[in-house]
Amino acid sequence: MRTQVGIVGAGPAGLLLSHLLHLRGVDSVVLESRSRDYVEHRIRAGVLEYVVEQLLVDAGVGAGVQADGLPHEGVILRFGGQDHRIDFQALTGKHVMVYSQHLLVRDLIAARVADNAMIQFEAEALRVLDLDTDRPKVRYRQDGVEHDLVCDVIAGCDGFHGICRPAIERRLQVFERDYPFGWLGILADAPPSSRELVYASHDRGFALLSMRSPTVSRLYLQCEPDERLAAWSDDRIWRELQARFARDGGFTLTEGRITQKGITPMRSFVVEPMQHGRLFLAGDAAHIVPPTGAKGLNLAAGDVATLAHAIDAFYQRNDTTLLDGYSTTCLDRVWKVQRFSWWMTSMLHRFATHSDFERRVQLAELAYVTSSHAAMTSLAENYVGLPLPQARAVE
Ligand code: RFL
Ligand code: PHB
Repeated sequence: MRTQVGIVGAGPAGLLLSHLLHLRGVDSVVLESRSRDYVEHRIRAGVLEYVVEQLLVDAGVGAGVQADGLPHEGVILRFGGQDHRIDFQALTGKHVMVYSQHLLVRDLIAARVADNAMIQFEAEALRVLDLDTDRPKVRYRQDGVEHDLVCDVIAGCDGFHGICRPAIERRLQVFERDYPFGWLGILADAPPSSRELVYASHDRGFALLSMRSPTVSRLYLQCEPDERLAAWSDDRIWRELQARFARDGGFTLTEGRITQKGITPMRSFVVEPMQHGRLFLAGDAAHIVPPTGAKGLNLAAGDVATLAHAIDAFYQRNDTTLLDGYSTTCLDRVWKVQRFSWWMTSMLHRFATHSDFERRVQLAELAYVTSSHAAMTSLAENYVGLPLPQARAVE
């Protein structure tokens, strides 16, 4: 099979890239190892930055987000038994959208299918080949048979556990940090107990109250990195959440049937550069952030906006300058977002190695961040999303 851009992975990065290329008249084929049903039900992220919402709307795929997303104009930081609100709208004039990643994936697949796109589900990429030529290939297996997809450009949008980054990893520099904790996340049939997200820093550990709809809560609690899910009965989860969300004067955390449970490790990870030859990495294939800043999906969207623009210049003007500068352009924003995610994680979690002194410093930082206009503005402008890069040429 032959196409212009071979895209490995039908997560948000691969699907949005395919759509953005289509708008520019560029053909692509998406190869996805899982089934359509699987990717449309995979529960993950929930917060879209303002800039990403605008990107989706401008690209004609924002109808679902605008109809069913919940606009949030602030978040609550809870510590020392008190709530402190960061007012995004007042500080930046912007909001974020709470909208499930799997619904966005569903919207993007529907748009691609309506345009007769080639999305091959249950097609597992095995290897990427000939990256140093102008005819790179993806070898993949579908129904037990191996095929080659011959392209001009390959986009590695196959997530952290895909095959694209490992194919070039010996040429890349890896920057990483593991955190000494994980998150245990649940979905529950319970109306959200707060109108806005609550990030709680408690002596027993961090907890996050989020939501998916007016009837479904999404809650997380900090746990051991190697925690066994079996050790957490529904009852234990609710007791722990109740303890960590306690507030002076009382707080009612509404409980309900738990419909999904999972444990997420916490990691920061970046490779440099995000490209080699005709292979370009985007999204989780190139970088991972701890979820405390709600940034992973948003970073993936920023990467593919930059890549679509660069590929467009390549076809329109036979100009590879933007493609050559792809990694440099992306990494500027990637590192700023890494910093923000690391900072939120460091400020809000309990570290077993911390002394009482370090805990006091953490609480002082929270007190500062929630009282200084400058510090609140800094948190808010990062949370609603730094500007997407102007896809610029390498300097
Ligand atoms: P994905 O979504 O992992 O998609 C990669 C796709 O590639 C497929 N694949 C292959 N296909 C063919 N051949 C192969 N060999 C393949 N290997 C893999 C996979 O099946 C998959 O379909 O990566 P992408 O597109 O880069 O998107 C990244 C986001 O999914 C991720 O960053 C976010 O979910 C992270 N994240 C959050 N991000 C936010 O922006 N806001 C949030 O609120 C937020 N919360 C979260 C999160 C991630 C979480 N977990 C579970 C990791 C909360 C959690 C709990
Ligand atoms: C979520 O709703 O899944 C969510 C919200 C905020 C985060 C992380 C995850 O920081």
